[in-house]
Amino acid sequence: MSTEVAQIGDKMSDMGIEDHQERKFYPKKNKNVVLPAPNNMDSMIKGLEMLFDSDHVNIDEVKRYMSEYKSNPSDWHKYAKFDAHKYTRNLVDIGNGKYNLILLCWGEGHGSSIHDHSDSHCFYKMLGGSLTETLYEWPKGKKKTVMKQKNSFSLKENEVGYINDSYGLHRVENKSHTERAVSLHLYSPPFDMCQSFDERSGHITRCKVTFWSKYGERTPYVKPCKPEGENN
Ligand code: 2CO
Ligand code: FE2
Repeated sequence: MSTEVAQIGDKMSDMGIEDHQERKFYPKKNKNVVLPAPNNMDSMIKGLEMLFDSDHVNIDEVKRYMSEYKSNPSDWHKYAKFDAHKYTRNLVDIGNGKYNLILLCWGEGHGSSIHDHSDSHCFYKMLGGSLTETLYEWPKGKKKTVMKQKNSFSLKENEVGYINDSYGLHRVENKSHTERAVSLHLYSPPFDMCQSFDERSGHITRCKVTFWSKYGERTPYVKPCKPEGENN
């Protein structure tokens, strides 16, 4: 592997990065490139495009890079659109077709159903407030049984979580009754269908995932799937 400093240097001005800042090395097309910590969300969006340039997804590097961005609401408020009754999914970027970057807005008490991630990577970074993630095992066999819960933990501002289908299923909730929460999710490859699970029986419902807005503009209403009104 060689180190390709010049190439990233070309992009440094785009990214608003000063030369003296600490730099890190990330793989790109079998070479190492220098990717500085993002100092705003646009920088992070450009950096993510570079991280996903190669076909290999380095989970730890993506998590670390996303955690280096320090959330600033003025960077993302134009995407932050809340609904009174359910969390919303707001498309921010499509990463050259390799992933979807989506801002999720969670009102007080809002939560998802238990769901999978269609064999994609799911990275999510807390931009504001706090979310609780509860992991579940995949249902075994066809018999109706209560789904088995694994661990549960909370993430707070600037922390980054990760899941894929090999980790299991999850439910994500804003348990606060006084604070909203905002999180930025990256799904690679992007997907438009997923599975939602009934906790009491393990029953599976195929769901189409929809966007509440795209690039800051409200999208037409799409009827959510039944019975749980999964919003993924
Ligand atoms: N996967 C859910 C969605 O995209 C959010 S829960 O965190 O992954 O709607
Ligand atoms: Fe999820």
